Amino acid sequence: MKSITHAVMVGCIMTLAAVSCGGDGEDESVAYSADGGEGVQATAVVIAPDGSEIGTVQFEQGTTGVLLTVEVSGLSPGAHGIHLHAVGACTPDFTAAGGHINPDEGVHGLLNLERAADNQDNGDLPNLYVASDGTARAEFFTTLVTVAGGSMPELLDDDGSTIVIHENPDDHETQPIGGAGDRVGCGVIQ
Ligand SMILES: [Cu+2]
Repeated sequence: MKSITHAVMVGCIMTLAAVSCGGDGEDESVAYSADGGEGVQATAVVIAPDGSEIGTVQFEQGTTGVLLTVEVSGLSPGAHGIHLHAVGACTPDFTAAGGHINPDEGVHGLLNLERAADNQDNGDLPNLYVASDGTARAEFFTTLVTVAGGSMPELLDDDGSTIVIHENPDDHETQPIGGAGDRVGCGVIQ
């Protein structure tokens, strides 16, 4: 019984951070708002460092976050870090994409113990797993950005944004990019 009570409390605290706790829909301070942008879509054509197209990422705004649908090929098999970067450019090389979308300098790493609801790196995503034939299809859902407007940093802001795929996995802990290494894929979100 004790553990059940504890579980309920934890759930309540987590809900507080995300939307409010036990609110009636009127008085809550909503952390995530799409602000009318629900259904708004964007697309990124992903290119390799040599400029060749290797896939696409679709973005669709929901009421509580953004769904990403990834379809890529030509990558090395295994886990790859994949992040949302702050500048909408992949040329002259992928450094043009800048660092992560992280305006408040939140903690990188989904499993970093320093991380809290109010200090998160907005560019973070789980890893992308590439099959032995070099292809990957995946969906991700993030509550840390919006496509446009709303309460979180916008993908389609003035200087745009990019999706960047790294050579190595993100360890979800190390600053600033989880040790994910070189950038092997880049797509301007538009
Ligand atoms: Cu990155």
